[in-house]
Amino acid sequence: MNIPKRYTITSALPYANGPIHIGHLAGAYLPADIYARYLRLQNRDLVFICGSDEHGAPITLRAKQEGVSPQEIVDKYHIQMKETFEKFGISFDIFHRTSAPLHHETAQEFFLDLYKKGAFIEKETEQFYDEEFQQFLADRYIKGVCPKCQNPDAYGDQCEKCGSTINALDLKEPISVLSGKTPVLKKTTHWYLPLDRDEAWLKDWIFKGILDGKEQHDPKLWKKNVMGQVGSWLQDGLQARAITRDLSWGVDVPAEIPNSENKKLYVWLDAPIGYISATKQLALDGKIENWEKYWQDEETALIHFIGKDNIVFHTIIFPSILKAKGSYILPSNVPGNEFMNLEGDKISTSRNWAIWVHELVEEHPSKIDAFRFVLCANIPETKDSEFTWTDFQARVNNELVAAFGNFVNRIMVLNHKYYNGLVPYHEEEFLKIKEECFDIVKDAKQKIGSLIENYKFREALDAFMQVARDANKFLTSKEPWKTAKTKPEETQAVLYASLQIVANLATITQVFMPNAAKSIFNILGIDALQWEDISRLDLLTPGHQLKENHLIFEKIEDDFVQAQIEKLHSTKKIETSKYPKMKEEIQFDDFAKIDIRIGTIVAAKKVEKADKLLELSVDMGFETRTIISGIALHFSPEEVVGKQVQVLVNLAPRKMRGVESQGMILFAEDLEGKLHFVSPQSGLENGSSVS
Ligand code: B3M
Ligand code: ZN
Repeated sequence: MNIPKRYTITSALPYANGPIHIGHLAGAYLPADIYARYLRLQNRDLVFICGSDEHGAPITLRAKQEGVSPQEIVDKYHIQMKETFEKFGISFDIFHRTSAPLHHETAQEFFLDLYKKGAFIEKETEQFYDEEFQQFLADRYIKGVCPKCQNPDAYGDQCEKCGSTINALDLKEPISVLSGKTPVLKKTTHWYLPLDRDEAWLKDWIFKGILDGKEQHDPKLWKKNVMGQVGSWLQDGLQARAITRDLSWGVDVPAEIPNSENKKLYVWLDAPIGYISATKQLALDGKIENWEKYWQDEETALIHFIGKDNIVFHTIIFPSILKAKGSYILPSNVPGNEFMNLEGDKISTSRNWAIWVHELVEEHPSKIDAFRFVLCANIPETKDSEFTWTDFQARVNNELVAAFGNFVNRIMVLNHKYYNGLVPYHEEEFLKIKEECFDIVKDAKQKIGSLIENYKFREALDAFMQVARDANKFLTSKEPWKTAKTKPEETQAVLYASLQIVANLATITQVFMPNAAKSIFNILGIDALQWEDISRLDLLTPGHQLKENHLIFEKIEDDFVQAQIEKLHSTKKIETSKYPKMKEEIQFDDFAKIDIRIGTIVAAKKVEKADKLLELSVDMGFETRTIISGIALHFSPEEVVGKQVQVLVNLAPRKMRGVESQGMILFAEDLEGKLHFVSPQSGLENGSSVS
């Protein structure tokens, strides 16, 4: 396949209803940034596009929860995300937004054109409608019991507990999130994208790389996890998908289309078009000559960086739309990543189990590159990955600081010490070690480059670190600090060579850790170098004056790690839905009526013909009671004898299976439904009262 003439690189447009966390970064933004930086270092023509996705029910829901307008929500998060990405060094050429008029126009123009081309079908269906609020309910506005796992808090499109996709009409006991009432079914008309019509060409395109009879991409270069997902979608067969909604917030279905009142484009239809409107804005801003060549020229490679939950939209739905529109290119690759977990648990916004990037860039600005390093080492490229603070510390201290930072620092210190920071040189001695030194960097350019081009960012980072590790070995074997006086020429050559490696490391690391790269170029006193300069050993000329040295990376202390772990746990929100509902409020007088005493079970036997019941004799101190307890499935009679328990003693006696039960023993039931004794910690006199 030919090298593309230019690139359109996109990262998934994050919903503007909450902040960005490290999982987002590792999945869709950092890899794209590394890729874009790598291409820029070769002066390749590219645009790197992103923006906020400002439509969709999650945004209106959030607005409702906070009692503000959707516009206020998206304004807040758009700004926050834009600033956060900038501070983290994600080098978008533009961070646009889908609430921009330019985007609305672009999306509507797409819709109208497709409508006129007959690309849609119109269907009437029944959908949930909230009579009190007089509106149709988007999937996210309906809650109910998951038909698969019985989770009582499933949404109309998805159950977050078992992960299954749900058809809202299949939810049991549906209720409207708006009114809390049971919605009714009402007829409504929508436009659908008949994806079944696209199956044949989609298969050829995705699996064979053939589009309109021409070779468009090499399927071997598509990631396995992406192919796997698309494969199963295509195998299950595609169905028509509704691409409009009855909503008040979003892009209007164009007014020219009959029955379009109150209808909005489905957010997943307009959002990817956001990539195009952002590119248009770049052209309007004068940053590129025209937008068309980035979207309509076959020599452009379109690459979508996304997380795994967005794969179907970028490999099937958006391509179908682009194809139907005509004259647009389709993605050459969709490097989708899996998810990143955090400290052994899924990252979750609702449980506040996350590391928020806007906090991270404010609280630890000097550690941004350390985060870029560790996140890159953990990109969930083939399977879910895991971020832990102890791993962060270990990687930074044992790899970044020990191998890379340390090497740069040692070389700078020695050069300042022996040569006042002037680059030394000794030709004859240098020629003796040149091969050995060249071996360290000679493959770097090609190897790291091709790993990045194949979306293997973790391996690329490791190949970079290998250069640093080899450089350390070289230095340790040469020990210039020992030879400075005895063999000055050799020392000059070794430090000259080592400085060249430092310059190589700085050049490569521009893609991974741009701040560190900048710092190293600064202390070397040279301008930033290009990708083609990698693997050269003449990047610094003899006699060149180095600048003042300073440490590039800081070690991560135990205290820091401890504090971060504590913060995570202390800010975690408890999911209330898994706890039993609270009973209604009572007054003190109600409580005062209850008489609970300590007693000891002295005898126990099964109640005949009743699986669940045990008949217990309980010594209450002042008397012995017979109590029937429904615990036989949890405990055997032998297990309970001798246990001290709490007994509700003034409960009216009740006859069960012919035996009078004179009270009730208290048990705690855990969240898995298992019973536990609630016994005093140390023995108490029977008859003691509990209040
Ligand atoms: N906003 C979904 C997400 O954040 C969506 C991506 C749109 S990309 C065009 O996962
Ligand atoms: Zn479920």
